[in-house]
Amino acid sequence: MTICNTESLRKSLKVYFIMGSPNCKDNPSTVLKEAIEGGITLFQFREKGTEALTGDEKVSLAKELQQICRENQIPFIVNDDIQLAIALDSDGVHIGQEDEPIEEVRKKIGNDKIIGVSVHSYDEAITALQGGADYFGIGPVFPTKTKEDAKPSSGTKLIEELRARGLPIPIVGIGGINAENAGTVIKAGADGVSVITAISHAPSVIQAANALRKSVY
Ligand code: TZP
Ligand code: MG
Repeated sequence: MTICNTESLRKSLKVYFIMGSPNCKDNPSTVLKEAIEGGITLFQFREKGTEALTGDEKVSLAKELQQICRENQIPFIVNDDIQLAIALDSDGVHIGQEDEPIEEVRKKIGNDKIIGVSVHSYDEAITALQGGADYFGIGPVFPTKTKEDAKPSSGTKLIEELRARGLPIPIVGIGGINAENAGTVIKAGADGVSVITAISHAPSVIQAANALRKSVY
């Protein structure tokens, strides 16, 4: 699946589910299938943390999850691991400020792939935009325990600022977002919400994804 324009990307970013095996209480494939049934619109494979799979096990899980996404026409994006994204011909990558410069990533992955970049200031957003970013990830909007090295939460300020200053590419909020607070993030100007825990740890993954979907449409 290739998303070829900003408007279709904007739609695909609405209910953006991120996970890897350390985030799942159940089998990751089951969690992903249920999240898709509940209405997620995009998936990011983020295999991180002390319990994360590595090497062949990581690749094999990525392939399994990508196949599920393909069967359901859900874009599949890889966090950080550009080599893996290329090897799997994934729909794109999501990188942070500590990762390779976006220009390098763009050269490696090609023009037809999605690159998402985490930004924490207007200046970082401009740099990412000039480097060819397709969307911004902004957060943590709310406190989160999921990312060990997360910066303090800073609400929706930066989302509002980037919108007010007319930056043209889509924005997703991330960090502590759930069905109750997602509306605030959209009202601030985000096109979508990225979540890990609100879906992956929910007693019913289907219902959680569905509630999140309803809160952003
Ligand atoms: N980047 C900023 S916060 C965060 C990431 C990857 C973690 C989001 O996880 P959760 O569980 O939805 O708060
Ligand atoms: Mg990163």
